Amino acid sequence: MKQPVKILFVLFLFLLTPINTKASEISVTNPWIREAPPNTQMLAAYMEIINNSKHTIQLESAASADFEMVMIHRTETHEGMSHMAKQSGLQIKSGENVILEPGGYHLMLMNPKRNLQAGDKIKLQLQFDNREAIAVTAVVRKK
Ligand SMILES: [Cu+2]
Repeated sequence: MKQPVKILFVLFLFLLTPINTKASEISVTNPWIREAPPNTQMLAAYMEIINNSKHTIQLESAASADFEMVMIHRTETHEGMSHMAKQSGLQIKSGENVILEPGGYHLMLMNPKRNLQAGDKIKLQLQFDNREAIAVTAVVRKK
């Protein structure tokens, strides 16, 4: 099948799927946020996401009521200089996992609506392309 046809076909299958009543096919372990000095405008959230489904899934976006915006980022190093690149999504193959960790993938939490301290618990919503939305509670800690 040509790629556009294939994409349409996959979309069609999603539309046919009633509502995902199965137990979650995605699990998230150890979500945490690195504590930052007061008034820091960008914090990072880390976790491990496991895809227990038979399909490749993609984390499409994330949100939190405690931040104005959440983006998917990856820290990349080129010729000794590291910078953060915005990701349009984060793919996880069937049976595999992806680890968001310092120096790699992370959720960039922009413009906190309040100061966060170690021990605070922050709710994050993760939206996947199989229409599953997962709520996780990330703990703020130093490392
Ligand atoms: Cu970032």
